[in-house]
Amino acid sequence: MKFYVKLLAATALTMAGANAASAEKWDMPMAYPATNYHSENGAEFAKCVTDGSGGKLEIVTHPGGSLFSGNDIKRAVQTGQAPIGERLLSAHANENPLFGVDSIPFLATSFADSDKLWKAAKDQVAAALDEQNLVFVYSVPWPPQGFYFKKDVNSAADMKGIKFRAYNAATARIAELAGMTPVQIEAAELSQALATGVAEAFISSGSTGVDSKVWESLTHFYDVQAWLPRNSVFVNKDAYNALDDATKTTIMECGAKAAAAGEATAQELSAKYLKTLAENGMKVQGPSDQLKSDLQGFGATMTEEWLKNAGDKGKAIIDAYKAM
Ligand code: PCA
Repeated sequence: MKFYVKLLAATALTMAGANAASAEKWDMPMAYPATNYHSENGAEFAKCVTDGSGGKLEIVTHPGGSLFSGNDIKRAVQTGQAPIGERLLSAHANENPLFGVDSIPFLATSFADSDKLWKAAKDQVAAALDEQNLVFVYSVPWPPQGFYFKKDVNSAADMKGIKFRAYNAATARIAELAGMTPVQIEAAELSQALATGVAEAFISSGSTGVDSKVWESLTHFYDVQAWLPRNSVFVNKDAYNALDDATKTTIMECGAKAAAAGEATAQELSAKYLKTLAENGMKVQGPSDQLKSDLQGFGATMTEEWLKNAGDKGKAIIDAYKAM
């Protein structure tokens, strides 16, 4: 009798061991703070995959650039140092202009238009990622982008000489066009850059302004609604191909849920962020007519430049978007 009990116990242990060995754990680097809605949404996505695969694939998120800094996440996933990650793709438009389709000034300035543009662009962006050994899973927009300054700015002329924090090629180009000096800085370092004067202004959403407690250094927010950039989640292609079909499906289904939930949250929070900026003493306002028309001019230049860079594929996206 005793012998059988022991044997059963040993068998149970072996089986538990086998399960543990076949379960896989994926670390998922993310660049933005744990409390940001992108990161919270990513944690929900991770849980969805972990639960949905019955624990066969556990995804663990690492927000705040704690595992890889924002700028290193994409390369880390391409090379398999991380199996999955989230990144602001437009920061890599130098690799492929299609990654910058969401940062063309004044092309898509509302959540509804951002959705349309993404519908028009998604397959081509996914194909561009595929060429880089990446499998696209989902993307979620940031709220519309506006300017943060520490003085009244009523025209492009008022921007001259300012040290401007950039997060991608488009934001650096706006700085150049306005006669500012661009400095590339990740959101994780933004508060410190503003506090030390490395940067004196930037363009971003209310979300990042609130995350960075921007009112500690700056005073004005101009709600110009220039574009809605996206964070995208992608998987290393080899890691993806090594999964069984059921787990692949779970990832894609959880990704579809995350895309919808993340966007709904972004919309819901968008106005609240601006309210929080105002409650903390910032002057939140629309642009003057002069500033608006100066920015529209930069937008026209940058649209032309993007179309030239992105060629036929880019034109096809814009045409499809405009036809929607
Ligand atoms: N926040 C990110 C990108 C766009 C946004 O709203 C940032 O400033 O880094």
